[in-house]
Amino acid sequence: LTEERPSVSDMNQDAVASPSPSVSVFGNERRWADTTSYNTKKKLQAWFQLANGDWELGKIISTSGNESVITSDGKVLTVKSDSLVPANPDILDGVEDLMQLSYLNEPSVLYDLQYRYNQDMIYTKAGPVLVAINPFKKVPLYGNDFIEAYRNKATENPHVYAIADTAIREMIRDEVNQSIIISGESGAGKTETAKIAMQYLAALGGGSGIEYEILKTNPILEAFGNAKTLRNDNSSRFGKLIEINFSETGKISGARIQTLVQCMEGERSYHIFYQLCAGAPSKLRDKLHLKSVNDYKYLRQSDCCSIDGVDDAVNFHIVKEALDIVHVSMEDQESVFAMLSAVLWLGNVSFTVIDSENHVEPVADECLVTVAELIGCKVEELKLPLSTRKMRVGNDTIIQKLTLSQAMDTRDALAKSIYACLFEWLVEQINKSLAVGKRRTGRSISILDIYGFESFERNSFEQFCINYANERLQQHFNRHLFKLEQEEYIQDGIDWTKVDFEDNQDCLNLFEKKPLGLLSLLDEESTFPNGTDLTFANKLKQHLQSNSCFRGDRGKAFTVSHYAGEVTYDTTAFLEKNRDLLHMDSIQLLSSCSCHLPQIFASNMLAQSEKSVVGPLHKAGGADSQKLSVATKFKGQLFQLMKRLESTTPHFIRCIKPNNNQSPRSYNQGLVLQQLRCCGVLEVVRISRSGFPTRMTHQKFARRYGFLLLENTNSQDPLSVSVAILHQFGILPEMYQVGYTKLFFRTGQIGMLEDTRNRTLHGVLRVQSCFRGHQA
Ligand code: AD9
Ligand code: MG
Repeated sequence: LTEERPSVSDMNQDAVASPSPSVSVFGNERRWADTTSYNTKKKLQAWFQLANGDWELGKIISTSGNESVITSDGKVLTVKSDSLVPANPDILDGVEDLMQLSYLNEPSVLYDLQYRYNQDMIYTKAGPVLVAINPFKKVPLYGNDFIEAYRNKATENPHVYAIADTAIREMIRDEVNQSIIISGESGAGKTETAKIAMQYLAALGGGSGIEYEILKTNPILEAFGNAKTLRNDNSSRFGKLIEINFSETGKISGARIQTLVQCMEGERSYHIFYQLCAGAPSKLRDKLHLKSVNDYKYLRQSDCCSIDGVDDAVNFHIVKEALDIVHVSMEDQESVFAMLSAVLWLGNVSFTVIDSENHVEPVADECLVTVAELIGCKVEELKLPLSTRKMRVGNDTIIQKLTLSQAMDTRDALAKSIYACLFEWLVEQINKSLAVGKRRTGRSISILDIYGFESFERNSFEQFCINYANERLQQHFNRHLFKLEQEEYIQDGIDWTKVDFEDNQDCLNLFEKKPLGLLSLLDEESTFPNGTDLTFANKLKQHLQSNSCFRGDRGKAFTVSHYAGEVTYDTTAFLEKNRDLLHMDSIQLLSSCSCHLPQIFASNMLAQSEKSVVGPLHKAGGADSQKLSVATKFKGQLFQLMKRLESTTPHFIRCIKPNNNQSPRSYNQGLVLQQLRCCGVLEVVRISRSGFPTRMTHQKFARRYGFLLLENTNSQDPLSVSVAILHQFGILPEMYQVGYTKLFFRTGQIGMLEDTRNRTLHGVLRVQSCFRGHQA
């Protein structure tokens, strides 16, 4: 890999002395260092590492043998010379694109981000990727003035607005759908960033009023889909893709939301429950038999009924208003609240043991009666699935009584399913309301807000699912930035020193291969009545050892080599979490209810189970035919998301959490570094610097800019026209390459041409309207 460095003319020449990377960009060694031995004889600044792993800046005083004496912060220290990492000259402090750094190493990247963060410049470019550091406080970077500045290109500071602006422009210019892919750890700022992007799109594409409705989906989705966790007071418990549709004139014409289940539990339950209890007006309270938060077992469990600075009652009204705005009718809203109340009451249903085998029956008290009333069934009908289960044995159906723990699981599974179906249904209502008219132009910008890669001390089913999703997204990222790039260069005959990049296809195969992949084996084991976490773990070891990304560990654990590093998963509770515990009996109950929502929920669940994978229980059919497992459902939704992203030009935003305390002004180097590694930011900068990220076919280029030519070229051939344009505008030879079909540009080149084009066009329009004025 050769490095092309930008000329920083007024820079200290010592510092420009080119360091070349010692390791392949995607080699096993993922940290990269500048190795051309750093000339320690000169008094330069260098980074040295403290015992805690943090980097500190020092000045080299002298060097002898492998030891250097440096001063830092008034202290004099002796360090190993080869542990020093070169620092950039001061003139490069706080550059807005990491690509501009002369020395591109970890401490320099960390320092640049920190330097900017300390001055509330939370956005920094890393080549084509925007890095956003969560300020955990209000920063003066948003609102109409800023939107105008980005719209008019009055500023070039990196910003979410700039990304959204590019997306709109490219959508119009290239006639290709766009996507903004936001990822990062919990609490890193993904959801806020998504809202900021939507704000910009709404401002530029607004006019019809539908943009207002689209923005109002946020409070609804957050109320129903977010919960407080230890890491984020407003943590999204689902992933989402919101596709915003544009008309030919660049106006927003509609939107569509797609969600991704995220099977995570919070410390508090979903916000909407607390909002309903705190904010429902008395008439609704009476009708739904609502009590206060402390009266409900599901809400009491967490010991955390309120969130600092959050008023649940006020938020209830905000959500209600938003529901009005997205046209959810009053009746439907009431049905939604009734389902919420039913879920809460269901949690309070208790059981009495009726025989010596610990079989139970639900207590027919206020709780049971209220649930029955809210979902629209008789108390006796509700009692049945909560205490018995129909089983198919051969051609006969037998009725099995449930034990206490089985009954409680059944109750909780019913409550969870009602809630999950309610969320799905609500999203669908919103989608209907925001649906574009029949005339679809096919132009859209999608914003993806999805959980980032996770690696903890102990990793379970949740991390397994989310890391799998991130592996898929990473492939998308790789493909876009590296693979497509490289292939396209080669295809177009461009001189491109091959980049040896790592494909994560092996890891994806490990997850997806049928029948011997992690997901298939998990589903198979989940359907075996005698399957346990241990039998599952053993099966993995038996079948997957040949995949280089897999390693079976002691006991119930296994390790996967993800793109972002190794993660060891503990299979404890994998099977249980993967099984959909809702039984047919419960679905049948819902379908026989007189209220319309339970009926809809039941038919949706039945439709899903018909599509379900074939497993041993499915063959048995009948009363307990198999439903989709959690992992399979997750995979299905993920594939739908990927399918939508596949045909778009992606723009990536990586959100970074600077500390674990949600506090402003605290920057933990180690924490930031680990996130930068996980999301591939470090590698991306290097690749981009050496590449030609902007490209356009000869035809398109000639068509778009040909009219700017001052002299007529004799030829109409697009290539000749293109070359003439390049010459006229004095674009330097090292800034572009001419391929067989396309022109390839380094970053920033097309911008200048676009500006000229826009100025010229506006000039022409002004002249024309003047002319018309005269005629009138
Ligand atoms: V999770 O994976 O859903 O748990 P997110 O979505 O990454 O997480 P979120 O956007 O909810 O994080 O941000 C967490 C908190 O950080 C917000 O509630 C804000 O208090 C804070 N935040 C994030 N971004 C900004 C910002 N640009 N300006 C100010 C911010 N505060
Ligand atoms: Mg979120």
